[in-house]
Amino acid sequence: MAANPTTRVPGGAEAARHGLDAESLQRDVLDNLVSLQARYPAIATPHDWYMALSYSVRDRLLLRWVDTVQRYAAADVRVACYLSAEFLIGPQLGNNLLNLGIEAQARAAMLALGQDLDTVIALEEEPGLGNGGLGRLAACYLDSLATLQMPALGYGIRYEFGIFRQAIRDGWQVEETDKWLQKGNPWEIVRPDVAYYVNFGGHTQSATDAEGRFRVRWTAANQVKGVACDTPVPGYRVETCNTLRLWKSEAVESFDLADFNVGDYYGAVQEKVISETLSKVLYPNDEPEMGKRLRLAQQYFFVSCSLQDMLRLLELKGEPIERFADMFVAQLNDTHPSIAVAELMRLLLDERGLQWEQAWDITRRTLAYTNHTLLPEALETWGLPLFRSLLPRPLEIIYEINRRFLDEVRQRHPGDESRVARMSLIDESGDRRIRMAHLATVGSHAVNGVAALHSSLLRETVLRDFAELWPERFHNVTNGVTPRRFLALCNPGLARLLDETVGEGWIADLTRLRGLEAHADDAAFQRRWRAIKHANKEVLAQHIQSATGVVVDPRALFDIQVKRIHEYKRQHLNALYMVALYQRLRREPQLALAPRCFVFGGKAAPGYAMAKLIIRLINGIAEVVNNDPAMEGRLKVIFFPNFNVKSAHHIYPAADLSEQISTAGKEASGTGNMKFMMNGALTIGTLDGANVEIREEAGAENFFLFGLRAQDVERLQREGYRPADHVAAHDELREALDLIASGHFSRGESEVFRPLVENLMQWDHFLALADYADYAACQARVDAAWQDPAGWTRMSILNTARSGKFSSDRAIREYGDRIWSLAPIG
Ligand code: GLG
Repeated sequence: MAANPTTRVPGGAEAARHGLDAESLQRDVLDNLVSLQARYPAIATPHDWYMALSYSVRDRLLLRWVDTVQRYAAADVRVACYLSAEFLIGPQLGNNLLNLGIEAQARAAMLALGQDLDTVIALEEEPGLGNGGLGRLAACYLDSLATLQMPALGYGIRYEFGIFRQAIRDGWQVEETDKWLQKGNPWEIVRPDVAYYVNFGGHTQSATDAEGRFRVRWTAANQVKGVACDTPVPGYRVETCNTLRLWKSEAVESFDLADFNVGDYYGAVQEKVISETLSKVLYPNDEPEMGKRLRLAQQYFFVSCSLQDMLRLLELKGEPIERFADMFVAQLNDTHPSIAVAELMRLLLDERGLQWEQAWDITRRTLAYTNHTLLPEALETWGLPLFRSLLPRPLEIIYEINRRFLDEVRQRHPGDESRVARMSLIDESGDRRIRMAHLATVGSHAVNGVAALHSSLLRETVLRDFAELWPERFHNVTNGVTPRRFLALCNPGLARLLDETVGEGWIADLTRLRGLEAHADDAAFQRRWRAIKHANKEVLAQHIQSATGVVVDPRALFDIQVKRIHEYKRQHLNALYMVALYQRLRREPQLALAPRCFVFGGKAAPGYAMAKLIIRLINGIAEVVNNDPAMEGRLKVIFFPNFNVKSAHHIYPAADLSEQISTAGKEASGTGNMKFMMNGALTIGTLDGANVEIREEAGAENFFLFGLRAQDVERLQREGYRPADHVAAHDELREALDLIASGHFSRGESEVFRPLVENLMQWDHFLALADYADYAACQARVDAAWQDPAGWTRMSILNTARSGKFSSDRAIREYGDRIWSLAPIG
């Protein structure tokens, strides 16, 4: 019997509260072991237990989930749709237990079944559906949206292979495929009935319809079907459970039967092969790879499916198309989904028959765009021939948007054709290309940067003309990270002390950590603080040993730089300092320097040779330093392989010093910097991205600042930068470069690092050498501060205490207030 669509699941919210005790969990785990894994306890593998527990937890989420969906469907509320090509959600089990508040119950249930909860949790394969900060930000925002009980949906791509697994061989990065789905994914619900068709290629024809209206028909060369794969996103200790909806591509027909019947078997499967490759693999670059057809197809695929889904949801709500923008707002996470501007127009014009003006009004009111980078090489553009061959109809719409937009510019600035050329959606300067950031800006009601400095640079540089035209559309929303995963979950020792000191409320209101300030000088409190940090360092030391074989001493200063490997992030600046330190210690064994353990982690894009060489350099230094008896107890260098969300859980809580040393003006925000701060690490950093605000919050006296400012960098580069001058002026730096060039860190092969050394000496695009002297001087201040444990601990406590601003809850509230006009529904 078909259910009445208005009937709600009975007592959803209350029912959800049931079954949260250890006994019923234990019973369900056993049931699921048999009914879903077809195993009994005596022969169950640890992975079977992981699956059985995860299914039991998922069951407990489902009632909340269904209830939440019904509430949104019934209420006259706007829903925020977060469109992102990446969601780096990380392992789910531990986080879901935390958010449901049943970690202790699960532990007891598993113990009764003879299993250790932590071991089971550690088995989870992480969904690496993102490259770095941008994808992880999207995941933190989903957590906050659910916790703040805001109606929201995440939309993205269900990659079969996520970011590659990084192995290190002979010091080099080697990429291995990430088979995260191999053993199944208990969190996912596939919905074959929620599916849409997406057009590619072919041609368009215009005609007049029955009512005499001009309509365009797009006859596609092929179609791909997108199927919804949903993951529940529970808020922290609330009834709300939102949805992350990822699209998986499928062939429209499994076989072209006509071809098959005439004997063309391979021709028949070809279409299937092409459409299935669409969601096969994540592009492992944190900046766009030029001209990759499949990448553009991925973007259009997920954007089209998502917008079609929103239109269907509008219909389900019984609302007319005119109300689309009142019911939905779509945030574009960088330009990857910016084709939404053209696609929403297409759906409204061609499929719904709206007039241009009305469609444009709806599109603009619906969309908002977040920019994440100013680096020119990272700004996405697409060549016209490729775009036309794949997306002929969206291209026509982009032309028309551009024509109307440039008319507006000409009216405002008559005769200013250079402005028109600068602002055009099409870059005509070389081979013609579509500027996706311009498309996103023109088609959105709001544009924001991700930290105060970045947002002002965005207004002054990349989008200057647009900010002049529409100043009211430009905003800043400084990034944030979720304190659930990045403090409560990953640092349970510290979390207990925080609960005891400021009350449990800090997890949902991070500003309460201010209450720690009163204890910053309390000797007994400081001892507990240090003991927790020490225990976290012991845990990391064990992981380091099992991953690299190197034994490190938890009493050393843990100096950590984890993030993607990139020249602008300047891991090589850190490496130069390590080499200098090594030489100093070799020369003067009596030097009273604090023992240090440098830890690096991060992946290099597979095609980025210089970044891969930097990894090789760090490993080369590690090999020499860690095998030199004279360095014992003084210096250790670790490259932690395959840095990901899972290993991050052990790394942030164990850090004493956080390296945030990008060239000023280049890192839009950074979010690792915030995770370190929450966990009580002190920052050594430049005035770049969110570092500026971290320093403001922590207090200048609790932050190790060095380096050129953004305006100095700009001036130096404009006036002509000569890296060799800096080398000539600094003996230690010259000797470090010479030692690297000599082959000392490459088993005597002096050729290996030549490209790196030459690049630095000749170009040094990111001013590592210009900042070296100040960096080294700042590291000396770090050393001195470390020698005073009480002073250091005080600074550490104050950093955690003042990290409240960097909660993603604050960021999401700002998006809700300023950009989405969206409030929580309880
Ligand atoms: C970008 C930027 C980071 C930023 C992140 C999230 O490079 O600075 O913190 O987005 O806004 N590609 C990225 O990771």
